[in-house]
Amino acid sequence: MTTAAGGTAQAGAQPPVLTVFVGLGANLGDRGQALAQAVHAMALLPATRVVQVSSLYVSAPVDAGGPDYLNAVAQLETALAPLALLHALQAVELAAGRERPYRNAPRTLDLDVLLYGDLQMDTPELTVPHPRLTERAFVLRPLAELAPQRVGPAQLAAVADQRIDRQQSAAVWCPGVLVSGAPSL
Ligand code: PH2
Ligand code: MG
Ligand code: MG
Repeated sequence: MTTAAGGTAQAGAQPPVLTVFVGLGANLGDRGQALAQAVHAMALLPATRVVQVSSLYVSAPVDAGGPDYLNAVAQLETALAPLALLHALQAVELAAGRERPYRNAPRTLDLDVLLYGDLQMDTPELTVPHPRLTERAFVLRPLAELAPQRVGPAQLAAVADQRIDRQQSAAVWCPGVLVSGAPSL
């Protein structure tokens, strides 16, 4: 079979299913509802499954102003290609009323691709791993819950000065989604 890109593909070949971690954040409006709705919206994306979500964290804005954020991380399995996933996440942000008046402006919903399998890509539209992943406690703390093998103690120590508090277990803020191994609050 010849593909549109000129390559060959086996008849019936499926795109690979990869493990992806998505960072969720909000500091405007009903932040908890926005994050919970985002998890359900991601579960409805084509060829995508939400495997687990982290606890919910309250965090001080980093390199930004405005109210405190709610943050979490979700682990997906998806056959969507990186840019297809990015565009789908942007549509979920838009549906939640996301506006972009200036860089790091307060937002109703932010969904960032943190890790896409072991892929490394750097394009104007998408860079993975997320370029500021290791600088941010609001990413590393929830990611360490879900994938402790991908976050080292030295990385967590390096962001220990950033204010962040675990607020709710996944079972409480996102009932019905398979929860991580963190103890319930
Ligand atoms: N997102 C930013 C900038 N700063 N700070 C916190 N605490 N949480 C965020 O999600 C966040 C931020 C840009 O996306
Ligand atoms: Mg972000
Ligand atoms: Mg973003």
